[in-house]
Amino acid sequence: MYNNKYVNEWVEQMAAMTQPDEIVWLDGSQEEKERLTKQALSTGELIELNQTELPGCYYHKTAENDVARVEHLTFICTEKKEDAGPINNWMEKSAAYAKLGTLFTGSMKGRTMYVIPYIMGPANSEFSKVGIEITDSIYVVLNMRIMTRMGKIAMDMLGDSPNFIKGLHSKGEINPEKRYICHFPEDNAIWSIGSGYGGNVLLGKKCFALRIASWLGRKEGWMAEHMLILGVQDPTGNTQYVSAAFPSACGKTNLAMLIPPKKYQEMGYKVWTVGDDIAWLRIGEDGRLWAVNPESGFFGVAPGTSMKSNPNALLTCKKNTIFTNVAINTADNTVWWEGMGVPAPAEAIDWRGNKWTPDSTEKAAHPNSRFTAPAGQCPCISENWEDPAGVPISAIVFGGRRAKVAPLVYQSFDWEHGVFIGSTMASETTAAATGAVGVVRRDPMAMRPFCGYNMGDYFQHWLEMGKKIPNPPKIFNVNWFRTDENGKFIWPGFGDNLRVLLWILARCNGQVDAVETAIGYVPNPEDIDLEGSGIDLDTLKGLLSIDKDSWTTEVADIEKHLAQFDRLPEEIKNQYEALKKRING
Ligand code: OXD
Ligand code: MN
Repeated sequence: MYNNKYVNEWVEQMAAMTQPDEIVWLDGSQEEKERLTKQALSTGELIELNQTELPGCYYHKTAENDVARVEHLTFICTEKKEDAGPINNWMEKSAAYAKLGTLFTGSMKGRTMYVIPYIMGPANSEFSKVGIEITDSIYVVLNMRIMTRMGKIAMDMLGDSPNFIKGLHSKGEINPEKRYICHFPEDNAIWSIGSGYGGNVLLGKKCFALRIASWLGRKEGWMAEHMLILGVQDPTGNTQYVSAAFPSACGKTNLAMLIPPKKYQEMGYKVWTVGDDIAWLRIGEDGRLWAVNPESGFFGVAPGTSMKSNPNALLTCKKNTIFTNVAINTADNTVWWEGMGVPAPAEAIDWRGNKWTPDSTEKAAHPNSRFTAPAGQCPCISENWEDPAGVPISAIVFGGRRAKVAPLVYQSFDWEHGVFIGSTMASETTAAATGAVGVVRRDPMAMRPFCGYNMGDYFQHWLEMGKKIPNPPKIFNVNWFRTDENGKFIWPGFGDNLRVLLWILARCNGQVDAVETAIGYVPNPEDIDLEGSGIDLDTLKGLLSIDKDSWTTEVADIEKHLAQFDRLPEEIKNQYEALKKRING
């Protein structure tokens, strides 16, 4: 037990409800990690992998019915429905406590309750906040050890303050009928029951660092965003930082860990990773917007990660990593997944625990199988990734997967127009996901599943922040995914995206002109360097073109999208009207 009376009282109350056999307070020590790992190995919760090839790496398999975030079971629980807004699932606060209270009652009987103090953000930074997660899962404890700064360090930061986020998790029965992920932003609380899958149970991540933090950010004058943060170092050694929001399956981790094309490497360009999923942003004393990555690890999707697509991610998870729902190569007890870029093993254990061979019709690794790896192990981690002051952001980039409409890159006219672009962000569904291909789904600022309050108020908060930042980042939109008439991607993507980032930074530095169009500023084609890209100038012109017919349809779709917001700010309505006029004349 620590000696913060607020923490102790709350843990006591939760223990009275969940009735664990014992309570273990975590300190974050190495000894504790070894003890819990041993215990998880003895129960099969973890499986030891080949310790020569993958030192410190372990494997975990979740239940078959529990392999992803469950948006339909995720609720914002406030007193009033309008505070959760039209996009979130809502439960009335006291009804939610009552409903989940029934499920939590006695849920830890025969189990151990672990109390995990943790910090989101670097220790003792103005950005950072403390959470306490109570859980009955060692897997959660060991993942939180990687994803957050946990243990005594967090209690030292908290001191005797009552300001911590109260997270309660129990695996319950791992029954989808009795699974709920509930957020109580008015009480700084999160209750999650019935799941053992990362996004639902590592409460520091989506639940706290996005849903609760977005609420706190609005209240306290800062922002919590679903954004990667990267630094581009030029040959003179100067580094500028960009944060970028993309919906899932648009390559956020790949962009965060980008490897410059050969020509740029030779010139001395480098890209550094600060974060791959979440950014907390505050106005600095110098009037710029500064960002930290609140996490200390990557919870990345394994399939598709190869030495070709993202060598930095693959190298990050060579040691001290927990793999979840990938396949195990029977011959050498290492891991494998589809798209790893190496031949499939002759025999494997698939994510369900069954024998698998290359003839099997089933996937060996679950498409949402994951690695949990310490960020500090990433070969391109920024030297400033744990700087308590954060890093100054020059550009904010929005993006999505659009086969036709959006050009490769464009810049907003100003902050307000940039907020409008973010509020209408969209991505097309792919063949990889269930449902129809090419259907446009609007995902404002990539926060649709993660905004902890009314989305109209969230747009308003973005607008207010813009008024308060004396030297705001410039806002851009990118689209790496335009396709040709055969459905093939035109832009090479991956490392070549640096060419676009350099145009973005040149705009921020006032070094290049642009063409003013109906949707924003588009590059003069000759300002994006194509040498070595395999793309010629005409193709680039095509990628930058704006098709009036597609944009007329787009404008109509945006109108429908905006109509669903009960608290849509006037500025967004006006931006919409202005766009409509510019497109339709
Ligand atoms: C996500 C994730 O689902 O980062 O966005 O896991
Ligand atoms: Mn994410």
